[in-house]
Amino acid sequence: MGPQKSAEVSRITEDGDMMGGDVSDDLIIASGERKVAIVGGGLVGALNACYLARRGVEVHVYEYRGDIRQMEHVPGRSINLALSHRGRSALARVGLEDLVIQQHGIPMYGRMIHATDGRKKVIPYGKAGQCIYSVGRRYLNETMLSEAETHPNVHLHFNHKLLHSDLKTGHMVFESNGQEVQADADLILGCDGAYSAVRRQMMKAPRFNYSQTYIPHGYMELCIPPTATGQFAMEPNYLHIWPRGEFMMIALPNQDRTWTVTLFMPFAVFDRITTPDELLEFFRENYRDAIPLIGEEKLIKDFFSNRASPLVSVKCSPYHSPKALIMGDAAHAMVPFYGQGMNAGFEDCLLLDDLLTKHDMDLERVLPEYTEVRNPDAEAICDLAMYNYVEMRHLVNSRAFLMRKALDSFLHTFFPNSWTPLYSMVSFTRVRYHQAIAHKERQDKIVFGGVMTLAAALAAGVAYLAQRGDLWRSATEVVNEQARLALSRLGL
Ligand code: FAD
Ligand code: EGU
Repeated sequence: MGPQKSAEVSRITEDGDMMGGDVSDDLIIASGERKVAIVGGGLVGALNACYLARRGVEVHVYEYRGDIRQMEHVPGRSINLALSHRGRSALARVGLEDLVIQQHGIPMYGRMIHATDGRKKVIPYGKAGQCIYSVGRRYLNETMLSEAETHPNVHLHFNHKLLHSDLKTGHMVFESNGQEVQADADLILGCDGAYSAVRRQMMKAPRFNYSQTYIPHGYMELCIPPTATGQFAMEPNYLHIWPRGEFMMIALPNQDRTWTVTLFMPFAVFDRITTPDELLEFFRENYRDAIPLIGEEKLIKDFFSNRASPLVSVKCSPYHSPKALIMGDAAHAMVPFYGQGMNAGFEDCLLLDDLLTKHDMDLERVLPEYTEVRNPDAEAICDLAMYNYVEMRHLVNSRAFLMRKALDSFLHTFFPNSWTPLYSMVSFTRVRYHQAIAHKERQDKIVFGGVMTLAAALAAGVAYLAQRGDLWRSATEVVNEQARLALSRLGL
């Protein structure tokens, strides 16, 4: 490949669709002459910049927004996130884990379940000390951008919105402050989120698979301020959950002793709440204990000055083009009901790094293998998150939620070596997501066997005690119904 042109400013001369340009046959990034463009300086793009920086290649990050480190207020999505093992492992490889966790992470050792009557129950995540961390999105993003920027080979370009790209040649066109900016790269990493412009370009290639689903639920973030004495208004070291079937609320602690509360419910329900009275009525019925914590006035003000945001799940494949790769939400946006979107995106960076090492940066080998290895796992965690969304809705109240978790904990306590709950494999190990599903299916069959044995014994007992009469008929009906349900859950 010839010498690289640096980014230049020019006028648009073409119609935008840039597929089908010259295809370079030299895809090997040998040290000294290669350029990687990262589109999107969000969580995954910023971490990727830290990873690529260490390989000594020329890294250019193009981010649509301004530099968040210079902004007073950053608009957009969720204020804090649950960071677990996969995300931590990825931060560790670039030396950021301790900084993030010790300075800015708040450990959460379990869930604190809020019942409708205000009673609370804790279900620990694991053995003593095992925890996940609540981290601020903004802090995390800023830390990674600053770390990337300490490398002289990293260049950050804010206020650059990708308009067009040619994923065969590595040519890109950005809009920056009303100007067209052109750039070229040997590799384009599309880390531009759930509505990715790089993915939109990939979709024009033949045989690209794509599916997206918007769920009926939206989410809205509210805030619980500190108490009058400046303390956390709830026990800080837990993920607080208000499970209510169709509705759900989750709260994660912030550094400044506030809580970010995320209310999940169908858009139709959001739409039905149109007056302060309707809102308070709704909260009194479902989240009574949260009203004094948020404050009536603040609740009304925040709810009506906010609007609910949609939740989308995206699956696609392949993740690569000759000179591009999509990662993070761009490749696998998921509903947030497993707290894994960022963690999975960070793990993507680990995998790319492993493959770049394994194949000595030969992109012709790295890119296809990345798709091959990552796709089954990304689709698995998208499925798990969606399945959990469905399950949460069926756990109509906090008691059902507690029972479900209690069964898992019970089995884990008594068979610590053979029984690992699914959430535990997902959040506390790096077992591949698709293998975690396979493991769970094996466990379900075991429980199912146990339940059926019990049911059979029960049926026999009932039959013996009431050989004739209605009791026999109703008992068999119950057992049959349970068996049918269990079978349908297993998809048999
Ligand atoms: P993003 O963070 O969306 O970053 C994409 C970046 O690309 C942005 O900065 C954007 O400005 C930029 N961009 C977009 N288009 C262009 C363009 N054309 N040109 C240039 N730049 C562009 N995950 C967890 O692990 N734990 C959690 O607890 C958790 N909670 C969540 C709660 C909610 C309510 C939601 C919605 C998500 C949650 N997630 C969580 C998921 C997590 O937010 C995402 O998985 C994560 O942000 C993905 O990072 P990303 O870098 O791929 O995308
Ligand atoms: C949702 C929104 C509890 C942050 C799934 C658990 C989440 C998070 C759970 C959000 C739930 C749900 C798990 C973690 C985590 C639980 C998990 C969900 C963080 C199965 C900021 N989920 N989330 N499962 O087990 O594995 O505690 O917005 F309510 S962290 Cl929906 Cl571990």
